[in-house]
Amino acid sequence: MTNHFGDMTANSKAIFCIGANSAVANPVGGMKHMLQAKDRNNAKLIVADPNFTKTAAHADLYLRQRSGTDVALIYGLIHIILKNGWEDKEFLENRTYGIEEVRKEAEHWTPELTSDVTGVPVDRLIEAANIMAHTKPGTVIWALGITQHSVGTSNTRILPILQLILGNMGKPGGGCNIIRGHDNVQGSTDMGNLSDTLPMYYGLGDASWKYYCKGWGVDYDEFIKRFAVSTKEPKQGGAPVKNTVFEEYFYHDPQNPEDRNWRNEKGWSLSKWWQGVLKEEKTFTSGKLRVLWVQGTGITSMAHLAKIQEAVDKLDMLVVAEPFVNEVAILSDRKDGIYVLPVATAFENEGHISSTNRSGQWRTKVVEPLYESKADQDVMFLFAKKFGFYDEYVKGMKMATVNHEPKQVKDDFVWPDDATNEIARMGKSIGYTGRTAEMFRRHQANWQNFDPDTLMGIGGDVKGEYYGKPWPAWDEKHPGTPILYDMSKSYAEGGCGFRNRFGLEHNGVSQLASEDTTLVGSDVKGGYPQITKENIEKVLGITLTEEEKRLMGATWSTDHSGFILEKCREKGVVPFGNARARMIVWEFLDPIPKHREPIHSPRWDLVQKYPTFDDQARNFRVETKYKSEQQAKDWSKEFPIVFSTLRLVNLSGAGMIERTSKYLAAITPEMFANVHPELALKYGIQDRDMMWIHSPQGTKIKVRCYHTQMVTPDRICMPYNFAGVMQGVSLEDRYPEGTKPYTIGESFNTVTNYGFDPVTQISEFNAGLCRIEKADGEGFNTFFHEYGENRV
Ligand SMILES: Nc1nc2c(c(=O)[nH]1)N[C@H]1C(S)=C(S)[C@@H](COP(=O)(O)OP(=O)(O)OC[C@H]3O[C@@H](n4cnc5c(=O)[nH]c(N)nc54)[C@H](O)[C@@H]3O)O[C@H]1N2
Ligand SMILES: Nc1nc2c(c(=O)[nH]1)N[C@H]1C(S)=C(S)[C@@H](COP(=O)(O)OP(=O)(O)OC[C@H]3O[C@@H](n4cnc5c(=O)[nH]c(N)nc54)[C@H](O)[C@@H]3O)O[C@H]1N2
Ligand SMILES: [Mo]
Repeated sequence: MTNHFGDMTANSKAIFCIGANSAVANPVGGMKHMLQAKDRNNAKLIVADPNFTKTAAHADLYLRQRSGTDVALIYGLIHIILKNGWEDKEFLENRTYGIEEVRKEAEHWTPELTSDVTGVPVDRLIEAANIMAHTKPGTVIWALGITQHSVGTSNTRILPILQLILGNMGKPGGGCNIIRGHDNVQGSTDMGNLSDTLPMYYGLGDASWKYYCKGWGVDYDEFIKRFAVSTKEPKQGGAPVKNTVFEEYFYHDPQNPEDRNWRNEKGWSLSKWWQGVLKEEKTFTSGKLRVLWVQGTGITSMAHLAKIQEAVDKLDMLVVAEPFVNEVAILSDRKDGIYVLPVATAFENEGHISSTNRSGQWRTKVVEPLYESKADQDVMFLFAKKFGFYDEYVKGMKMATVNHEPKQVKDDFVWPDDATNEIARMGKSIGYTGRTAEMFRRHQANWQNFDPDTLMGIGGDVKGEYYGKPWPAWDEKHPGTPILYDMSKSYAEGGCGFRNRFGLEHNGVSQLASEDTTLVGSDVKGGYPQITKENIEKVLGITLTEEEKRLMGATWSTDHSGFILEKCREKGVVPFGNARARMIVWEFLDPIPKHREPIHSPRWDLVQKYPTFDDQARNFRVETKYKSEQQAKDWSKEFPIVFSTLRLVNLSGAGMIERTSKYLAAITPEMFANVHPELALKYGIQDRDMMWIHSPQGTKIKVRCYHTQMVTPDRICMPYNFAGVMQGVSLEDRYPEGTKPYTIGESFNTVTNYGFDPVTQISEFNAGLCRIEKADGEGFNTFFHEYGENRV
């Protein structure tokens, strides 16, 4: 999120909500603020969604695009905006790079063509473009309808491009407000719970590893041995590290092509780990994945559940460490090798989370962990002890910066304060630096002293700081950054330009902001590069002492000494630079976002015209199919119906938590699909009949059919929050005694079509094809069966 909910309420005059059903998924966060903006600012709400959702019901203008055509839709709007000269020319000139390439692509997307590809009528396209161009400031909101596609990354790029063209970036009431999902999803990605970054988005290169090792007080040369390949037998030469748990010896052998520097390689992504077990596609590890450790993610929420089921059968060991019996544990009927460790909930733990707007928030423990359960971190500490790296694991919490160098300052640590402070100390790349435990505790005690419209502290001892110091908060004196890229505020008030991350020039064009683009109060005029040890004297016009030179890290983000941040503060300069927002990402498959039909598309004619990417020989750790799957045949002949997923207000994620609550379970006692009556009746399926949904992979699910007009006759949509039934077979006998939830049902993810975004590996949950037929027999409604029709 570039801005925040309070800002939207106070300032947005237009809201373009695309691929988010906030009325259901974020009623208190997203939806409430959209409605308040309508009340307070008479904001115009445009909702674009293939399905007429509860959110769409609040729209002033509703656009119903076909799933997977968002890039085309937005180019259609950009076409109208540019053709009429409605773009913000000054903003484009001074602060962006690449508009000419975008203009070229947008020329193709006439209203008529856009309408044909997306299904949105021409007059609605024109009205939407008109509203966004003439009702400023306007914000754009999105969530999973945008990201869950083989073109998810292109989708998430075309929307900021629209906002740059409209000059809505870095403005109160503007920006891109991407609503994050779970509590602390933002914090989880910040912490690097991803297979392709280190915490705080540091890359996998050795400079990052060295930075972390230094900050953790760990010897780099010893540390990297953990990434060597393993053999059962000790080899001649080299310096093996013996792992006492598996009784294996670890080496790195540069001569062996299979033996890579794994520390520099992307790991397995959550969406395709099962290929590491099944090895049906070419994978880039010498061995097989043998153990799956699940802690805080419901595996049934991932696509290709039938494959996951096979993979679970073949693992050496599955560990599920969490408060509920995560339904991955009952996918397989194996009797051994599955361990369920009881983990405490968030209420039995303390620490900070990061919310969707980058603010942090402190959470206080409500009760001590119940029964024999342990807090997540205690499970990890025991794990580290068992594997022999506990001392290194916790050392970072005992360190502090002393005289501009990381040093161990104590023998023990205090949880969670020292963990929080370690994150603050190490998270320079995105400005976690000012986010200390002391700060979070103080903000928590001062909730009443913040203005919700601006997040500004207006009294108590939080005056002048924004609530939860939305990152970047460059140091302990910095107030945090409530609105990213806002040039109208000084450094000390949370202003900043665009980050200079991709070099100084491209194709001979400077990537720095124009000379006229100066941050308020900055001593350096116009655009400037990110600050490094090499350029700091020149850019800031200062002279470093020998001591400063000796201790300073190479760049602001790897400088343990803190000198770079200190000098920048003195000059009112943001350390990450003042650059142009680039619309061209030259290292991506599509430097400019391009419309590409979903892997499984209902429009064979458009598949030829707008094909997907070439197959990727190596994506993360596994080969990934694109064209070969898309063009194998006209899938729509056999699977003519488009499908997508959405959420239910009473269930979340994999759904286990809420389906174990009688009251929440009762609201939706069964898994179902929303089907237009016309479509259902074509197949003889009456309202509330059971039906089969078949996928191109040959999988199927049996669900209840709900007739509804929220969908058109060419598409169906359904929730994904069920598990416990696989391809028509109930797994209810597999739950350990006393753990079966009140409701079980088929998971949508058994039929989610093959397809992954090449950059993020997210599955194509929101565009795929299926075939439906009437099903015989009963459903899987264990709720009514046990509790009667009167429910609760
Ligand atoms: N078809 C389809 N699939 C989807 C999506 C979709 O839209 N359509 N959405 C995707 C998205 S965006 C997401 S985020 C995922 C969500 O899916 P999941 O990540 O599977 O979501 P949850 O069910 O919340 O899973 C969290 C698990 O963590 C456990 N848990 C709760 N608190 C704690 C704790 O304090 N510690 C530990 N160790 N465990 C805890 C819960 O019991 C639960 O089993 O699903 C994805 N899958
Ligand atoms: N009650 C409840 N609340 C939740 C969750 C939950 O499971 N239950 N999950 C949380 C999580 S983890 C997340 S990530 C958020 C998700 O929040 P949202 O993304 O708002 O939730 P979804 O219901 O998945 O909505 C996705 C929307 O995208 C639409 N869509 C489908 N295909 C396309 C397409 O091709 N293009 C576009 N533009 N739209 C499309 C769907 O019709 C649907 O309305 O919700 C969070 N809040
Ligand atoms: Mo999510």
